[in-house]
Amino acid sequence: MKTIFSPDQLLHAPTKEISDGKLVPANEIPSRAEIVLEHIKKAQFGEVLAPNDFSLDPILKVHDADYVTFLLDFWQLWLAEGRTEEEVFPFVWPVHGLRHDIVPDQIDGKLGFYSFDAGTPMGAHTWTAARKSAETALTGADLLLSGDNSAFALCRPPGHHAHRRLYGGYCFLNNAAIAAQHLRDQGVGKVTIFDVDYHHGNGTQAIFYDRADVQFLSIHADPKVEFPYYLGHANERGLKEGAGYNHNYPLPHGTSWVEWAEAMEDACRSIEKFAPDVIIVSLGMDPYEKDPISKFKLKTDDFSRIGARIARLSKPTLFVMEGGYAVGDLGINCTKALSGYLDTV
Ligand code: OKS
Ligand code: ZN
Repeated sequence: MKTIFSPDQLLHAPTKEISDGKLVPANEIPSRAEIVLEHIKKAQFGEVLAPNDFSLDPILKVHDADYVTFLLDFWQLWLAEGRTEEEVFPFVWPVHGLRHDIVPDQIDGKLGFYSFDAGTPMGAHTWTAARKSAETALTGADLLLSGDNSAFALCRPPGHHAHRRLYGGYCFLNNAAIAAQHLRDQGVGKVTIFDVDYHHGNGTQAIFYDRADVQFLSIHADPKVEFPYYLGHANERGLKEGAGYNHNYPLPHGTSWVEWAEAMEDACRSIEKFAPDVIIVSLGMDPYEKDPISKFKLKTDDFSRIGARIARLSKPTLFVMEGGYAVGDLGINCTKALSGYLDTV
């Protein structure tokens, strides 16, 4: 299994974030990717490749042009406003009864318009890193197209919270969704995105909610008590053409392997029934018992079990990294998931 990674993905390097009403040290930091890369190299799963260059087209198939322009231009607009802060947060949003149909000219208005939380810092190099992260996933998709049976896209920043036109939850471009759409555009018939991150993949769900060609399944903490709070309930099953192709498994805080695995069995039955041509795994290591921002109880060996179960689905599989913040154990948990897959496939 080849791994794709670019050091440009380290350029997005926030030091603080707003969470639970406080300014706290940032969780989604460059060392996450560095530790995973180190363990991947040690495990010798295969070559580590730099991502290929892509035009903006595959990103624009998933994200609206005005949103991409905002991400691209944001640092210039910030400086033009005379701001000197290196980490930027929104603070006002067009919620409920407010208007969504006019994009503000001013940068603080734009920041709120294109985001859904205050916990996702942006800086001078956020766009560069996010674009490389998306290209890492796209290169992984291309490896499957050229015949590899699996690949690991070491994406950072992560992607699954990003909607077509919204950033949040440390995510700017939806790497897994961009890879899935690319596969479809290159002639792959049906794609499943299976999201095992602790948090609901609200962006991915929203992007494919009315489509029958991309199935989405997510096992995550119940949004009644966990971020992202406003999506991820069990009764969200898809709309129109997409009705029946969206599956959420919200689980309570404290969930450990037995209950998690039960949800996974149900998810795997739905995947088998859908019979995808390719599976994309949104691989978050944050269901881990020692994750600092999560409240599930998965152990290191449980990640091997996840990988092994996915291998038994017997489909070409692209692993796309999402969350996971217990940095000391992140590399081992990630390689366990991938070796669990490789030892079973
Ligand atoms: C924590 C609020 C921020 C949670 C962001 C979740 C990022 C993530 N009190 N998504 O998968 O890991
Ligand atoms: Zn997460």
